[in-house]
Amino acid sequence: MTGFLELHSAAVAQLEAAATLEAIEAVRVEFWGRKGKLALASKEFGKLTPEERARSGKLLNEYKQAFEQLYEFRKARLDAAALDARLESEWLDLTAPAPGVRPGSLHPVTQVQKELEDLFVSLGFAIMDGPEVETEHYNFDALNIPSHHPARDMQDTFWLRDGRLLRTHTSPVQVRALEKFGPPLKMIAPGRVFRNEEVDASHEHTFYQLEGMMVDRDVSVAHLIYFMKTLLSAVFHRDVTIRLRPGYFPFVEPGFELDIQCLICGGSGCPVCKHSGWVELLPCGLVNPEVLRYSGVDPKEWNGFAFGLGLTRLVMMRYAIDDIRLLMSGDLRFLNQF
Ligand code: FA5
Repeated sequence: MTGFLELHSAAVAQLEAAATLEAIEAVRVEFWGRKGKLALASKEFGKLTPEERARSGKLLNEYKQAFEQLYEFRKARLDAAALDARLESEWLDLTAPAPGVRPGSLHPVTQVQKELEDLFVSLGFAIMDGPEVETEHYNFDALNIPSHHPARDMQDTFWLRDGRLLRTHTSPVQVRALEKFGPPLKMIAPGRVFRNEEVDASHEHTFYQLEGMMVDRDVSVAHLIYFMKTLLSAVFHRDVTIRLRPGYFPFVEPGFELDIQCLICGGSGCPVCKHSGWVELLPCGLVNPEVLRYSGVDPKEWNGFAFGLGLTRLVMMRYAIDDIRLLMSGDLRFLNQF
């Protein structure tokens, strides 16, 4: 039967040229669909002799099989290409940060606090916590600052209506820790404190301190100085100029003020050090026996040292931050630098 070969050749050529799954399907329908050109050809077999019909039927079958094989091959190739294209366009890196969102980082105060916690834990100190809303008893009385005492004016206080207050320092945690655990005790208490005072380059109403205390037998000023030096060299990794002078705090006796030479101006004077060249950083002293007594500890048997590090000021010195207000500002241009 004539014409089969031409039709078959046309079907093969179109199948090879078709570039999409839809296109090869259209070729299949055109030639081998129910009403396709080659499918219809068999309808003419009636006019043939039985021998011719058998030969033509066989030939047509071979063309059909050849077409189907090629069709399956092309389909597999196009299926694979379509899958590749889809994988390429829908590829998603689930670990990539969302566009436009920067990963967060720890606040510089938190970073230094964590470093100091690690240091003191390695020296055998426990980390403790106390309430930010505190009673007058723990914030003042138990620290040997009764209500008539002028030392209360040293720390301007936010009082609450119920008679409690926002703690003005972390020292109340000393008393709470001693009451709870008793001596011997080595503890630090980092935390947020509040003072109702005017804000400037080195004073905030809300800032961080890190209290430290060691109570044992025969604790001396030498122990105190050893731990203060260890603390400062861990934070600054270099020698810094300090001075120790007498300081008055009702809860220590003797008391000291440890100042650091201002690292913003190098000691020549600036708003941070109030043009004095020195920054008050680490008041400390030997625990007043009265405080031990208030906490139920016998001062004849036990004594100790305590310090109240100005953590926020320490961070300013460490990173040469020339205005304390930046630390509370929440300004991402500032925070992104850490
Ligand atoms: C106290 O708060 C004592 N409780 C410290 C203490 C503890 C002494 C244990 C002895 C034994 P003072 O008021 O000086 O002390 O504050 C301690 C430190 O907090 C200061 O040296 C300073 O570094 C920091 N500081 C004080 N006021 C502010 C403020 N408004 N803003 C930022 N830092 C401050």
